[in-house]
Amino acid sequence: MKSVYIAFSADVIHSGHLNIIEEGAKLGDVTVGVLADVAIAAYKRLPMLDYETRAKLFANLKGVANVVKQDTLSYAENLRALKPDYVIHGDDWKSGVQSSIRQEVIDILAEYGGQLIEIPYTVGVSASEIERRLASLDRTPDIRRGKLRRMLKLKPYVRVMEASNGLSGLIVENTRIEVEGGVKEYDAMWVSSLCDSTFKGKPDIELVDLTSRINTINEIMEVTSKPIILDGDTGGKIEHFVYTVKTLERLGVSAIIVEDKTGLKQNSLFGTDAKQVLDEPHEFARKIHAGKQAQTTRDFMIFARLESLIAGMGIDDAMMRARIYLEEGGADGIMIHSRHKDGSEIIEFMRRFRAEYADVPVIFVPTSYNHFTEEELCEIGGNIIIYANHLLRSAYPAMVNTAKKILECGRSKEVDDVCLSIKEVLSLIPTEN
Ligand code: SPV
Ligand code: MG
Repeated sequence: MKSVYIAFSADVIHSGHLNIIEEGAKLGDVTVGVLADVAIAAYKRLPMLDYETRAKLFANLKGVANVVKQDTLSYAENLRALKPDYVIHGDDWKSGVQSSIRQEVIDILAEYGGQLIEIPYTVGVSASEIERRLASLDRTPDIRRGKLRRMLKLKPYVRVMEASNGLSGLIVENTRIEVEGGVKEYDAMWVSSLCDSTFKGKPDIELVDLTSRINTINEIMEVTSKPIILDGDTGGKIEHFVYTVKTLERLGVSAIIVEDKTGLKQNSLFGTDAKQVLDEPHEFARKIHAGKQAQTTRDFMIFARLESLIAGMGIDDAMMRARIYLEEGGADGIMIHSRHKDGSEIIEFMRRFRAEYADVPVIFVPTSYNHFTEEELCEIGGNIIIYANHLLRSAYPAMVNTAKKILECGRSKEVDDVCLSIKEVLSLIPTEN
């Protein structure tokens, strides 16, 4: 009996998959390589069903003899171990992001005389309809809320971009580039107090109230599916914070970050140029604890944001507070903030923090120390990396330049090449049917 290997990442099995298995079974014993959750998370949306469930589904299909786990997008390890006579795949991977994976399969098969069989890939109407329905399920509060915790388990780090309205939410949702073997995109959205306030022409001093922040969140949520982390400023009074947590949780927000300041909150990037008053640490821990008690799901996360370095209080103070917020408050993780350009205080803090807390999720907002790559930040212990304000900051100069140019020229013809065409604007947001 010949052997056949077919890899699948699908959540929903449709006629296209069954066809491939049927063709495979005509040739020999079919082993299905079911992609591990981490392998899927690395190149497309998180699987709806976890590995164990998907493996069980495939194992029970007619024509499938065995199921094995495929830990990576690359087939290399399984092909070298199993040496199947045939690998079967749809012909849709000849071009695009999977073409390098395909080439590797061809090269490995050539090592021992195996054969690649590609069969025409036909996605039926029903399959695309299933995909469409799955995508809309992805936006329901329960599924959306839980995504951040799942990502923290499945990804080396979570890449987050600021989203401040429906349109920038769509940019974060849809921007992707093709890279070797897959695509690269943002994992989640940051609803920044600085950007939400600035877009409204207001200072970042907790002046934009919770009702307005929630309007922003709803606007973004209506058109996107990625998890949302809210910049919760100081979280306000404890008695109010518990209601905030319940509201956010109900909406499907994944996490709130609250900072350990008190009094009139000033943006951290002012550093000590503004008056930055830190809260009494046990009092702040009490706020976090009350929030954790108020939440009803296990998914929602509360991060304690340490402002010691911003307020010039040093690493010892930050460590002391981190312990209190985690031990007494029960925070799900911390955010350590710094406005120093060289990043040395972040590195030193992380060296000490990781020695005590190996697994607690840590968030970085590398606005100042932005020469570090994501990989380097992950290396020093970061789990969530937030680009906190870059869409706002790039949009503003573009708008001011256009406004000036039209004044200079007395007409708008000269800005044609920096503007989207009207045709492009009209097709930017398709009408749903
Ligand atoms: C924000 O984006 O509002 C933040 C991050 O809180 S920072 O502006 O760096 O304080
Ligand atoms: Mg803020």
